[in-house]
Amino acid sequence: MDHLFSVSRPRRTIAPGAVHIPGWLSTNRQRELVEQCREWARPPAPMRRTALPGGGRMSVSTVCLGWHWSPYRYTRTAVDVDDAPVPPVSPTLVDLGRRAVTDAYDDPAAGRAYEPDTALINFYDPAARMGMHRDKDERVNAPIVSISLGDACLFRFGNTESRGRPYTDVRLESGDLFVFGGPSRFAFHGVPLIHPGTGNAECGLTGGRLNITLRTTGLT
Ligand code: MD3
Ligand code: FE
Repeated sequence: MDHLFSVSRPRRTIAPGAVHIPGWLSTNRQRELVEQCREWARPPAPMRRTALPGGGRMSVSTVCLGWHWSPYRYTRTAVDVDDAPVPPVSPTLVDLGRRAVTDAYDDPAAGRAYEPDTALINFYDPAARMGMHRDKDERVNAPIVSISLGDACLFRFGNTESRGRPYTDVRLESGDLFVFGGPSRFAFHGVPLIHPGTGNAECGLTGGRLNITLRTTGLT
């Protein structure tokens, strides 16, 4: 039925450099990634709700590979958790990122040149949200690769000028790929809503949504 599915959810270029490919990952590959995310979430440097400078915490839980992100910088150890070194981005994830860029831009050379040095794994329980923001702590404008697993969400892709309109709302489902490069790399974006209970049960998540983003910080 995949061929019918893709009629209702075709691949789409949302803005220059922003490409959404529904159903990019097989259920088996999704399940393997969910299992790996469980491993990465464990101590040392465990997944946590990131503390914000104002005293609150994010509603989303995050674990990092390669470089560790905390507001608003990248470090080699989990400075706001237990100060443990963060594991490297696995070669499997780098390879996944290269295939993602190749497919999104139909450009094998761009895929080969892609060298993500960081992965952020975000977990959303059904009440978690991510407000509109820009990812601007990276020093280079290489594309960002995003993989969605589990519950579907409403993803809001905005503009580079402000948090407000115009924006495009996209439903991201388990197994979807989104690549943000070129002029879209520094656009505002957020996740205003999770759709509870809409996940692919076979991918091994009983509830909630996982998102893997691959980035290039440009740090050494
Ligand atoms: C578009 N995560 O971790 S995914 C984030 O679904 C983040 O967990 C969301 O925003 C999530 O910072 C959105 C992908 C994403 C990441 C970076 C982007 C989309 C982007 C940078 C520019 C434009
Ligand atoms: Fe972001």
